[in-house]
Amino acid sequence: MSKTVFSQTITPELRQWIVAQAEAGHGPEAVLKSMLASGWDEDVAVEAMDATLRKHLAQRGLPPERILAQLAAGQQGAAASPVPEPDLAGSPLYLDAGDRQVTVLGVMASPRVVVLGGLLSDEECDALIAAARPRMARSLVVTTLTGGEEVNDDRTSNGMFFTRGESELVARIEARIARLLNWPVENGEGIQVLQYRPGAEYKPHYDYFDPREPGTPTILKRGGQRLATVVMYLSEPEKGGGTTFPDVQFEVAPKRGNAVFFSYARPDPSTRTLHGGAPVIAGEKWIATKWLREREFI
Ligand code: PD2
Ligand code: ZN
Repeated sequence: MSKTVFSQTITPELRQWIVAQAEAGHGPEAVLKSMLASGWDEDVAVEAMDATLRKHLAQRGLPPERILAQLAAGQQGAAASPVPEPDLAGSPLYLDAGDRQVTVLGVMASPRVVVLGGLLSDEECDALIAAARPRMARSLVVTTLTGGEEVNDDRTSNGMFFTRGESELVARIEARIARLLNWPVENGEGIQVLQYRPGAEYKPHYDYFDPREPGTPTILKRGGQRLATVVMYLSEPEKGGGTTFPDVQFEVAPKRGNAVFFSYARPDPSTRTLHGGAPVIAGEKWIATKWLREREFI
């Protein structure tokens, strides 16, 4: 929420934002702090939160004593979302992705990261690049300030989006990811392709939408939060261009056909999913990114 001057009335947008915070796992104290930081009067903020969350929880059919308990407990534990996840029971070396066997190359618990080998064939990588190349433009980043998109110096790559299922190739890859991660194909955003030339990078960021930003409720109307990311490497730079996780000093090498999957059950830094694309030093790096949402992304 911005610090600009605004009238202190409880609008439907404010109620929606409060509910989104609660559902994203933020307790009343965190939500209140965020509202105060944005310039809300404390009495108005407390009243808005109390009334909104009571009504919301009642609509979910909770008895009054549970509502009070949830309000008191801050809902922290309750609101962690189920997330996409491969079936790693029994520590398999290979996973069945329907039309392809995918190799498990590495697994980390926190952040939740799984490195996957051979998610795509070389032919699929080349075909994605060929289909994307004529449609490349300087990358836009979704801005949670307004809910719109803008050019951003943190991402110096070129990019484009496929729409979901727009070609047989795209649909095949989407079905593979859905099967591998046990997550409905309908909950996926369209695949994004990015091209990094030497010097290009993607500075460390979170892929979820920051619940404290004023544009986030607008973004969340379409499919809810992002819960997981799959970055697929389509071409190998000769040097540089790894995907980094600075909180745990971990880097995934951008090997063609391989992918890194990571998930975030809460839109919160405690997930340790801060990640970036290291500068490409030599050669070109192409990736395809799939973001998975809570609900159907239309
Ligand atoms: O290119 C990457 O390695 C990278 C790094 C961070 C891609 C993304 N984020 C992304 O597409 O979100
Ligand atoms: Zn990212």
